[in-house]
Amino acid sequence: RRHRGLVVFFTGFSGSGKSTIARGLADSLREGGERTITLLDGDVVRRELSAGLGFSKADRDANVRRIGWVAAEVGRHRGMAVACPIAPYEKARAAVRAMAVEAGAGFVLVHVNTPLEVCEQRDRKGLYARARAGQLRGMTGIDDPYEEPADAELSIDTTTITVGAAIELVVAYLVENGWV
Ligand code: GGZ
Repeated sequence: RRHRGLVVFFTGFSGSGKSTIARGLADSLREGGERTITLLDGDVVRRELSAGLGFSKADRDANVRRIGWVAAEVGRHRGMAVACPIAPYEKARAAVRAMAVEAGAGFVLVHVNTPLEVCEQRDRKGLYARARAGQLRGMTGIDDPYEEPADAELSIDTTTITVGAAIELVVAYLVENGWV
């Protein structure tokens, strides 16, 4: 049985599959009987928690730290939080990890390391095409940085595996480490 809270934090490019995996993970854990899972979905966070923030480094860092703060509070009260921002900067991710640890919660960083070429081919929102055409400035991976994490508990490339298999990898990690 789990006694501590937990923050599962996905990071990766737009189109890497992190939101889909995060949503599926939350559903799967709920079905498995976990009672309180707080999903900090990217679109909702940007609308409700980070309204007014853009995509400068300062705004991304503020967004990621806000998500981290909420997630750590959930963890403090022994809940489980699942978040999935791009979180391109190492320092902000480290700050989130530190907040979770300070709150007495576990922290699992999942790097969804689907290569940029694959994310760009998917381009579900047309953002990469707009960035290549010079109509969108500061797109992560095109003309804005993504600092690869060196401290991820788990790395998942969705190029060759299904969303279902990716979710299973995360669940397996959580089971192996006694979180669920
Ligand atoms: C990256 C951008 C940008 C720029 C808009 N760079 O695929 P999406 O559309 O739904 O996910 C992306 C989302 C990224 O927001 P995050 O809050 O996850 O970013 S961060 O952690 O860096 O704060 C993308 C869309 O917003 N989007 N402009 N310039 N992604």
